[in-house]
Amino acid sequence: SSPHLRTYAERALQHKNPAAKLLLETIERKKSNLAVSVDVASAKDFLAIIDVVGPFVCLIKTHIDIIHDFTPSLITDLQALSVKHDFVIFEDRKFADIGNTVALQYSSGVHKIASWSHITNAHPVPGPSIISGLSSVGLPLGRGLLLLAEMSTKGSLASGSYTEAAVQMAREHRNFVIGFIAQRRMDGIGTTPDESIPDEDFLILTPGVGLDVSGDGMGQQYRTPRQVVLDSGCDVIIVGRGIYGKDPSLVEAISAQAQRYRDDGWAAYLARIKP
Ligand code: 5FU
Repeated sequence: SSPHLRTYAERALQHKNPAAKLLLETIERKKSNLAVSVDVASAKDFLAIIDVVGPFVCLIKTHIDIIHDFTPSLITDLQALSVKHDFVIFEDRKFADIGNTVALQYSSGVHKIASWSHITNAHPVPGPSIISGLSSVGLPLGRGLLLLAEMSTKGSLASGSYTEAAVQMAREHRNFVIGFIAQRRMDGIGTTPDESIPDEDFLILTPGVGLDVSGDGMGQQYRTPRQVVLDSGCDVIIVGRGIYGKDPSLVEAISAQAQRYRDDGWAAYLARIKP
């Protein structure tokens, strides 16, 4: 059957990449397919939000280069929260350069992403060499990569044959590419029904999720957890401002929103796998 009709636990058994396995197991254990994207500029707010939403998420998504007062100890603190609350870490770096450059950006610099982020992502625009470059660093560390097959923004150029080519690239690197940033399932895309690939189970992580507004006035477009998980078959909902809003200090409001999205995402999943 299609991967999205199976349980996360069943799918965890099939995956060989350690990051994919960890994510699926974490989703099942915590009964949460919610990822929170913590896009705030201060280290203090960053850690405070993560500590509040931690119990309700399978994954925390970071843009580590947003933090204005970054120090290496922030990573130690993030890792401690990841153990305390049992979540996976995904640095949304969106690599997009030649293999040699992305390998250096991934392993080195101020942030040393490969040393702490279980999952990262890349634009397929440079071609397959971006995967070879990143996997030379990430594969020995047990990391996983998502390709950006689609984006949530209005007017995105990642569509049609570009999306198909991204899926083809992923098929050639199944040991390291664990899935996609996309708005719908990608299984079998670019193949004819008779050549469809039997055990294809890509993870689909989906940003552009919000319950209260339809956009942000800067091109972002939101759909509900139900639309994303039930109607489009995606595996993880990624929510940012819908959860921490405009004021990162409102702990109770943030906790309530995280629970609300967690509950909606899980209900949509249960409705999806129901025979
Ligand atoms: F690849 C993508 C995409 O297509 N849309 C996105 O919104 C990534 N994102 C990220 O998800 C974006 O960089 C933000 O970090 C996050 C969405 O945040 P929001 O506050 O829920 O809009």
